Amino acid sequence: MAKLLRFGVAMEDSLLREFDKYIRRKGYRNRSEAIRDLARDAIVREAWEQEKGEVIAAVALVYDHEKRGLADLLTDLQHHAFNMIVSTLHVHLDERHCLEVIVLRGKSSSVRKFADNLLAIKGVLHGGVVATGVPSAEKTSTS
Ligand code: NI
Repeated sequence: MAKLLRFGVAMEDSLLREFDKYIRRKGYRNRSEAIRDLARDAIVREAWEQEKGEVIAAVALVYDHEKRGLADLLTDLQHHAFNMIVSTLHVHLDERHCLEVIVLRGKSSSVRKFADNLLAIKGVLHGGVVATGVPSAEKTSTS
């Protein structure tokens, strides 16, 4: 397990009160764990925004498979990007609608561009991207 270092943080009391409410709503057991998660999230987000560096992302798309040409287009696009697609999950939501979750891994600029292209396709009813990664510090169970 990684060695934990302690440091002091000073902040205005009003900000600290809001932060304590936030960590209670989120279910954190203490401030340290909440601050560690915020740091990890900032590091992953920065990697996502940079041009270089590897990122991992899950793109979720809901679409109507009866819409002419749409399912074929999604398949074509994914074949063109086969080298950054780790896995695809397809769920038939009802008679017409499908959910596709596409896990991407690769250079941040390429992954971002591909995810944006998928979400912008006409006929995609709803979608979103979760960008993730492996920040250097592992999760710990102590405060
Ligand atoms: Ni389907």
